[in-house]
Amino acid sequence: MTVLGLMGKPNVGKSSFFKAATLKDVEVANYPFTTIKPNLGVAHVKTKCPHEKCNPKRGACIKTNRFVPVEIYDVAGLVPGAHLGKGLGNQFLDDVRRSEVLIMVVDVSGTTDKEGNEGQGNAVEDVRFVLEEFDRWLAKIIKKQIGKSRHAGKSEKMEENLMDLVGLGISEHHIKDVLREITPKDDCFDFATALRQRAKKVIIAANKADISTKWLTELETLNYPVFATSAAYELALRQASEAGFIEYIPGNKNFKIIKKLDSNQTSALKRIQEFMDKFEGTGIQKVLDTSVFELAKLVAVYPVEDENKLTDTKGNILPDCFLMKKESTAKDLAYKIHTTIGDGFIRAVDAKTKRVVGADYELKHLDILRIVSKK
Ligand SMILES: Nc1nc2c(ncn2[C@@H]2O[C@H](COP(=O)(O)OP(=O)(O)O)[C@@H](O)[C@H]2O)c(=O)[nH]1
Ligand SMILES: [Mg+2]
Repeated sequence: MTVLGLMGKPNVGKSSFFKAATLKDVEVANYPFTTIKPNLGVAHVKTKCPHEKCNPKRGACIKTNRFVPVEIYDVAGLVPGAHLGKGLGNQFLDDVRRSEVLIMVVDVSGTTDKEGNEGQGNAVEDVRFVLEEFDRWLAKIIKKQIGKSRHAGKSEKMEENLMDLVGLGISEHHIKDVLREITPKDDCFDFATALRQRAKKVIIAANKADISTKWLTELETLNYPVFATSAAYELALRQASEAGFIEYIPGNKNFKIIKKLDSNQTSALKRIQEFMDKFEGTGIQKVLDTSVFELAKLVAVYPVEDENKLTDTKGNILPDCFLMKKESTAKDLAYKIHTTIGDGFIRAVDAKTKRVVGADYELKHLDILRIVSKK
């Protein structure tokens, strides 16, 4: 499953983002998941569902908005010098190593200093130093790997030893590409930066935008997607929805009050609605969806066994929605369903056009496909 990692200095709202995104409210809840680590949870990306009466096995569907599960890590806050063991240390980096996309949460209002205490902050500088900490940590690991080959006295062993980095979510071709361009220097820092830039996508959640958006324009000059967010507001909305006060579909620009509220609650919700009018929602769902569909480059695909009724053999309508890499083929989808289905692949049928497609057919976002297999 795709993994997202929330990164940032302390007190920017990572845990609020995590809590809001993973809150098991009544509607987005039926995902069988036992938390092994307290900071690992299930969030959902939002996509379109072609059927109003579908029966999702995982995630949920609310008024043709299909919510598909992805994993998300909340990581301990990073302070300058973390790679040296300062502050909360390396636990942070262990958690993000599996993450394909790094969601950089920053305080766009600039009301927290570098250590996360109340004070003056610079959100652009925060992005820079957090990534630098990441790269320094990675450089330390690279240096150790290269050191191994020096001991062995064989420089050709270097590439082989560096291949161990695949355990950090860095693929072999990234390592080979970077090796072709950069020879690791003593501190391996530039090499680490180049690797991280290839292996990890970064997106910025310009959080606490409800306080002020002081640094937003400057953040937008960096080369990353940026969204103004309020994790606090998203959390409030999901909790209010869970408590039955409002009807709210995550990612929407508005909500509906369905219970009598006191004046405090009413004015709090009014403030939230004003924010949502200005930023087209709280931003949290946009960050999740952009991470998965644009940065991790996944497509959502619905496999079915009956291309007319859009059901499985038991009559469930669109029970599965799989997130697949953009270049994946019909055969890859068959393998995702089951190894024997993949091995016995004969053809696939596009439920929208009823056209037969072959093993090499490249999956498109929101495809509905029936796989015909020998098994
Ligand atoms: N105004 C405002 N406060 C927020 C927002 N997100 C988090 N906070 C507050 O910022 C503080 C730190 O939040 P937390 O999620 O624990 O930050 P973390 O240390 O990065 O995990 C808490 O008091 C939160 O209530 C936000 O979007 N807006
Ligand atoms: Mg936290």
